[in-house]
Amino acid sequence: MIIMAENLKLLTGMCAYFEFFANNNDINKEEFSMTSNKTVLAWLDEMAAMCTPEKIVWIDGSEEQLEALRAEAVSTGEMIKLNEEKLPGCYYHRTAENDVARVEDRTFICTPTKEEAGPINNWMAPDEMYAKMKALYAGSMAGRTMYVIPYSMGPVGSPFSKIGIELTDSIYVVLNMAIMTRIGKAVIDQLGDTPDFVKCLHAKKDVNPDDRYIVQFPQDSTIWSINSAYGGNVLLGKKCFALRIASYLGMKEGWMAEHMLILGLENPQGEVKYICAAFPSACGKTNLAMLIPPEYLKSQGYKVWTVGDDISWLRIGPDGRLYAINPEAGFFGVAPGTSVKTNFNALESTKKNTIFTNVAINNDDMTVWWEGLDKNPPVNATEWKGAKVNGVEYTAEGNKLAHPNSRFTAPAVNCPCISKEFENPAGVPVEAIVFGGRRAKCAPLVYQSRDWTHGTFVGATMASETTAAAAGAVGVVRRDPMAMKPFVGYNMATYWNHWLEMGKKLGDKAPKIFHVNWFRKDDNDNFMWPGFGDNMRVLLWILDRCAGKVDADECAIGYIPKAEDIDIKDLDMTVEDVKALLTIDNKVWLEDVENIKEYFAQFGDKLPKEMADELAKLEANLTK
Ligand code: OXD
Ligand code: MN
Repeated sequence: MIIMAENLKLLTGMCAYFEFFANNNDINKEEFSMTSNKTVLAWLDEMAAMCTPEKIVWIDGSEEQLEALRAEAVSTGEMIKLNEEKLPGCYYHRTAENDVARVEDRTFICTPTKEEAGPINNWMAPDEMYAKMKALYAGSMAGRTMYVIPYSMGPVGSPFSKIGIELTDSIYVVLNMAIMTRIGKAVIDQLGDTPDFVKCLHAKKDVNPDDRYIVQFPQDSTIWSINSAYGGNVLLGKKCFALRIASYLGMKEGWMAEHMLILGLENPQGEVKYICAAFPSACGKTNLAMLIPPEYLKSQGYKVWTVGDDISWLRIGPDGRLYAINPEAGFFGVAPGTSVKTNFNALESTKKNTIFTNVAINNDDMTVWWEGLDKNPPVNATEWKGAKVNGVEYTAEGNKLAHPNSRFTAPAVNCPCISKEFENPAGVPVEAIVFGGRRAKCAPLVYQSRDWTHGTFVGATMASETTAAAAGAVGVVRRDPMAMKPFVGYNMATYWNHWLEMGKKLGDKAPKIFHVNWFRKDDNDNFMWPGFGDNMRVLLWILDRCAGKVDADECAIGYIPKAEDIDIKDLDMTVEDVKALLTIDNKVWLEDVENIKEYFAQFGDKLPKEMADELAKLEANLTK
């Protein structure tokens, strides 16, 4: 069903719109808008007057409407239909070559003052940015359709959930938002007459990278994105709303929006305990969220349930504990490296109703392929930029068939291990928060912070070393506090302060905070820990600590496991190997302390005193 905007007066000048209306006398005007919410309609009119679309289409969330949009996208070449038998309901999309990833250097937090955005965010004064972007948006949708997508982050009506409305001229965005969020009539009905929604505007324009902007105005609950059609820049519910705007709202309203997976670990007695975990990119977050336990633990009845793979919204529940929901409804996962072996559950999730972006196509049967899926690149392939190639020869020459950041957008309900609490409007109680990074020598396999304040410091000083997979020098330490470096919607130092405030409110009901490192290397550059499903062994130690079932040794950086308490049954490892994984090299740590001092210095007097005190304590402990 196509529903037109009700308020015609501000759509003056949109001739085609009037033509459409004039020729459709039988259309009931009342049906044209899905809402009579005055704030929504006034904003929509203002945006339409600026972008001058030919048509405005409300997205009601019905399967009929989505199916019509898929057919339209296929007819224009925006999407390609994949093999209906092998990949039912699946489509392929290719972005412009210059538009394949999030653009941190063109992402802005436009707070009234620069200090509110802080030293690690790009900033411009709101007035200046609005003026600049209005000029770019002017007439940007001429001859095109503006889709109006009401969406809910979190189950519709949950006390955790928030509503956004995204205006976009891209069917690809509509169809992705339909997977990644809850959309349509139920959402706009839930909003009712309130002005409490995030205003999101996206125009694809001509995908000119020089005029590409992804801008958040936290004080106005507004997101403006232009000149991109790549996921993280245009699916505005995800990073822009669910992290940048939501982290700001959380600070104001007393809750938290975090770049964390949520998993439930079920023991043989059927009890499920929940863990939230934050890792920088390229540290295996989706794999951990969908972990398959080692065979012998599986046979005892241990299971892992996925609540979310990327984002957590956390609130203090009526019992004073911290509860988490996953505000998303799908997975926007990196395809390369995903295989039956590395992440069976993620792969299964992509078997139906999925959109693939920038992977390779196997032209023989219209299925998809990417590096790491298996060892058989299709002979008759179309690589991600659209050239027909012999995939075997092409990859043998060192070329990639799929873009390294190619993606699948898959409904969470497809996941074989999706938690039955996934739709629970009250969320799940969080036992432990886990931070992690990729550190060859510094961090041990696992350690526990002394308390919430120390845990906040552990998160604030999180870091990862660059790998050969990314351009630039290898082994450079990149600090990524709470994995939120690109996603915090205000001053990072104020964000740490908010963490400390939450800790005070939670008191002794606060989850315990841990740090893990799956990537420790020996002197021969070999990984010392098997990783993947075996990470479950570390999660079990973490939950035992939370339950007070296991001792630990206090050392300079926190609590370290006794080596014999890390389960290595069936692994080709000895207790001595575990001891090596748990060693702390004071010299390496003191170098890190110097790096943290430099990092903290940029926050000036905004740095919470507790963070400076924890750093001094760490240094003192290491030099004792
Ligand atoms: C993501 C990211 O795509 O963190 O989830 O970049
Ligand atoms: Mn992410």
